[in-house]
Amino acid sequence: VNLRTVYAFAREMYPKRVNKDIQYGTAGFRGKAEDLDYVMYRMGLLATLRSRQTNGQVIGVMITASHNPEPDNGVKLIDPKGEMLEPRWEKLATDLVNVSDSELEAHVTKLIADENISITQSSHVFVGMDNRYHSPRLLKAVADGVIALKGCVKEFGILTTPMLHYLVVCANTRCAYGMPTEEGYYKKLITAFEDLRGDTLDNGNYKNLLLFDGANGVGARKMLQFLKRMKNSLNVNVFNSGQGKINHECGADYVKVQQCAPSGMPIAEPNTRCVSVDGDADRVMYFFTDENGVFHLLDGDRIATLIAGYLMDMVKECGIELNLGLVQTAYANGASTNYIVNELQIPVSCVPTGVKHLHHKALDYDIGVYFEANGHGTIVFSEKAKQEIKDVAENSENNQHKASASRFLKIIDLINETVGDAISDMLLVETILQAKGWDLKQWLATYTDLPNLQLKVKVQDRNVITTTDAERVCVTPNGLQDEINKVVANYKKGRSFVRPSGTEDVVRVYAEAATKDEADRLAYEVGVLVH
Ligand code: 16G
Ligand code: ZN
Repeated sequence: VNLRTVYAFAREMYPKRVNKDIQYGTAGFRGKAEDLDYVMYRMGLLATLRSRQTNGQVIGVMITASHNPEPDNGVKLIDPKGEMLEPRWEKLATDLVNVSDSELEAHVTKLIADENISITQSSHVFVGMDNRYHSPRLLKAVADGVIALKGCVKEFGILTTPMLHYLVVCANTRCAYGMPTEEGYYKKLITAFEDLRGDTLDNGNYKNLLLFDGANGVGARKMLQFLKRMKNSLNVNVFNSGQGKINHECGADYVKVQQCAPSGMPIAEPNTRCVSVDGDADRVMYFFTDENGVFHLLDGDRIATLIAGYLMDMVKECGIELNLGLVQTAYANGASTNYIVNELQIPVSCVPTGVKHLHHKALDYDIGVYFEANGHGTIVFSEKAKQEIKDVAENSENNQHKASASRFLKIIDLINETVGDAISDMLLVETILQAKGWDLKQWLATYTDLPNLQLKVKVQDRNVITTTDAERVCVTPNGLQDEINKVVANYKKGRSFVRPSGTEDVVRVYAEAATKDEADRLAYEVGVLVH
């Protein structure tokens, strides 16, 4: 590799025009698309080096700004096991992006030496992008970065984020997880879904009709691809399929934050099942409007409880014992936590915000279910769990156990274990609702959410706030937590916490209480303390 050419090229084609330092945050780098060309080129360089360091395993680079507005874009790297980039490398990414053009050469040379990277090792990078109009230009910048260091780049074009995670894992496990192609992905999920679904599509209150809000993002396109390949096993009407602006008044984040239906969808019959995904289809929300015109949301906490309860029953029906646990963050509604612990009697752990924390903790269980309230989540199965279920399916003399275990194996196939996947999660929820014969009202009736409110507070330096105990307790500034405690003590079922955002320059305040009015007041009172 001629490093000189790499940097001459970088300076000419992808000069660093931005002086402000940026950070590889919980969701990678994000910003205005026009400021990101040099970031993408440098992430192409970094992904190549990371691949070399991991003995040539495939590294993923996803170009997306998820639920952000259309002018934004972003990039995140996927490690060989399909996980988020290792924290040490997040730091290397931040450093690499912030050096000036003239420092770039010396910086990369030092990185190669410090990390003991063999420059002759082969290297493989998979790149995917969402459907923003500036994504192709940014994808080319990533590819140029890979090629500059003589790595192999495979461009998949438009993908959902979870599809790219799937592809990376398939490639690195020699197809044990599935075929590393877009068709392989559809085939794995559709085969499992249609086997589970059987021929009787309606069951009890479960009706085979779903209105799908694609957020004008990749989720809509890919849902249409699913439908082309499915045998009418799910009747889905796709809206916000790409004519409008991505995430504009639609999508999972809009529905969750605004607590209302997205625009671009017709007024349906009351109680019709509706679903929203976000711009890169790694978050999902269910909702409906009842006969009185009241909007009801079934968010990530709800999906987690539905899935965890169902899987626990499945374990019992197989006649085996596996430890199943649920992972949440502090944003999980207190009522959901109560329901899981007291009614479902499933252990719950709470971790800091960000997929990597949830995913990591979920691996502690035989079956780990994790979801953020915002709709991002999945289920991970240990090898032991998979093996035991397989044993029952193949060898049990109890026919009922055997049949349940076969069904369980299909459920595992339907789940994208590599990361939260809106479409896979949705197909799983559809499977469970169909099996139970439930409509959304019945699902909603399992517990009642505590009213809550989230606020953003602008402060001079959000990093003066540090937290512990999964972000539920403030360590600094000194005395702030005591003040919060005093305020919270005045509210029935009151709970509140504050934390610096990892994606925006704000402090977030969360509050819940017995009534909406009290939750709002509590949030404002705590907000004032932060100010
Ligand atoms: C990122 C995280 C998401 C988290 C959100 C919180 C990943 C892939 N995404 O989008 O899990 O909920 O940040 O944002 O980890 P905040 O720090 O601004 O509240
Ligand atoms: Zn997303």
